[in-house]
Amino acid sequence: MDTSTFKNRYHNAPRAADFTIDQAWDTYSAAEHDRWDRLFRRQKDVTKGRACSVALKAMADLELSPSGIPDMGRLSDRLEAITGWRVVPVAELVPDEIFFDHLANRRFPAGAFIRPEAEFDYLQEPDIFHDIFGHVPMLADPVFADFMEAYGKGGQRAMRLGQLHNLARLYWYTVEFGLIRQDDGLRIYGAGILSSPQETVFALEDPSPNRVAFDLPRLMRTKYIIDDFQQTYFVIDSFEALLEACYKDFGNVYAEVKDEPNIEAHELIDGDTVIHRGTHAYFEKGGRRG
Ligand code: HBI
Ligand code: FE
Repeated sequence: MDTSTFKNRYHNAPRAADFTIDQAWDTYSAAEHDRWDRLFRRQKDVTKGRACSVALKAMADLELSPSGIPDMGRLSDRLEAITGWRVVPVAELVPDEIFFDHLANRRFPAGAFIRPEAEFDYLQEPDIFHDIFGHVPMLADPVFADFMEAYGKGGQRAMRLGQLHNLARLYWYTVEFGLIRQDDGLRIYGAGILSSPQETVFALEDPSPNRVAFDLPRLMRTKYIIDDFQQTYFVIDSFEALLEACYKDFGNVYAEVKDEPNIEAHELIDGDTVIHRGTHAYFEKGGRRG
């Protein structure tokens, strides 16, 4: 993924070799802290009964709250004590090899800028709210923390094998847009959903998208959308099952899917364990622009 030219408050900040910057926490304005608080309060409310229990528990353990933009160093001290992960400030999307190296070393690169008011409801760049409200709580779960480190190491290998597109799909349909089946029903663990008020409801309750049981080779063949809600969500039974499925050498999974055709984002195929067959009404009406 090439680094973005998205202009934000850190556009001219010096980057270290690993693309990290100084968060300069004391330079955030009252308006920026207030925007965090409004985003946090709304999302905290919408994720009640919809976020997975791991994420809800972690938010309390990490003391995430509507008390202004978190200082990543202090947040990292709490997170590191739980799973050894730290959150490091970056200004934008960093090159894939840098991203994977951070993950492989239990460092999560988090955008340090906060979305502009005009993009309060939806933005494509991962800002501090998406990264800290969406991704960081999951890193407090020991099993998911292991999965994310393994993903980083898998990414480094995938780049050497030229298999990055398959691995990016795994990240997309789990870390960003994954659902999990709990005893009390389907819940969200994907950061892209957890940090989006509209998609939090859509992903669980709208009849439009497919919901299909997680299957690694099938998922690696499935194309995804980056500028609208997903047309298919994959459902895992547990984080242990996800780690187990991904802990084997991806090499043979790449070999298995190499000659198989891609699957469109809205398609269901033979062999799918279909939890919900989507109506696709949302997309037939034109999606976000509909
Ligand atoms: N950089 N800061 C940042 N955050 C991401 O989520 C990210 C990235 N660089 C690459 C990347 N994600 C994706 O290409 C990976 O899924 C491969
Ligand atoms: Fe993300």
